[in-house]
Amino acid sequence: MKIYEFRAFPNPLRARMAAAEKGLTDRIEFVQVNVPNGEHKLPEFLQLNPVGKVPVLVLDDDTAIAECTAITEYLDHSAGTPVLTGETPKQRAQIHMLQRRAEALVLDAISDYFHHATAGLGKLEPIQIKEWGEYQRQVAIKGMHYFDGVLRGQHYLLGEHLTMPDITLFAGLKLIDFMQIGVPDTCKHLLGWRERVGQRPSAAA
Ligand SMILES: N[C@@H](CCC(=O)N[C@@H](CS)C(=O)NCC(=O)O)C(=O)O
Repeated sequence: MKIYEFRAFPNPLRARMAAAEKGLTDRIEFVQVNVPNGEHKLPEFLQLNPVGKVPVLVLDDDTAIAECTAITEYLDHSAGTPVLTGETPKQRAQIHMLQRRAEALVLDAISDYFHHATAGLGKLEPIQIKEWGEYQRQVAIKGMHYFDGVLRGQHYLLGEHLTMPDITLFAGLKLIDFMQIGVPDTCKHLLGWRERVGQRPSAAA
């Protein structure tokens, strides 16, 4: 298997963490795509992912799988029991609910802030709507308070074990830090959770 990625960016981190949690890192060849230089918009890469984003998982039969949720599903079911994406109907539903919220309320929101309200990827940005970016920054801040509430009284978003949305939220907070926004001091549960996730070997991925 190969994963096309740009190592410093938050969505590739999600795929790396999922692979590490499943003990699959050594079975994957990581191929760097220089996103700031626009390599993800070149025809060769667009053949793998017409959306022009990293990461992309490429299987040994050349099947290309983009979108971190799909990549995580694949990796989770490739080795041992699926721990990141759940086993029972209820677990799977709850994981996907929080996964979508971790994207919409934090990671995608702060990405929109980056792309629209800051220089973002510079000349590579097709359109920039500053007000939309600023609005999404507020969404991300509200999202952090929402997840702080979810984490009250439990170690991870769905109880005592790390699942896919924990990885997504962790990647979102990385970008929030990079944008120098930071987690509000009042979000004590979220701060404690970030420390806990950060200590897992997969977070060093
Ligand atoms: N929904 C996608 C998001 C992927 C994404 O936005 N990746 C960023 C890097 S963190 C990217 O490739 N950005 C390039 C661009 O927007 O031009 C996923 O889950 O993989």
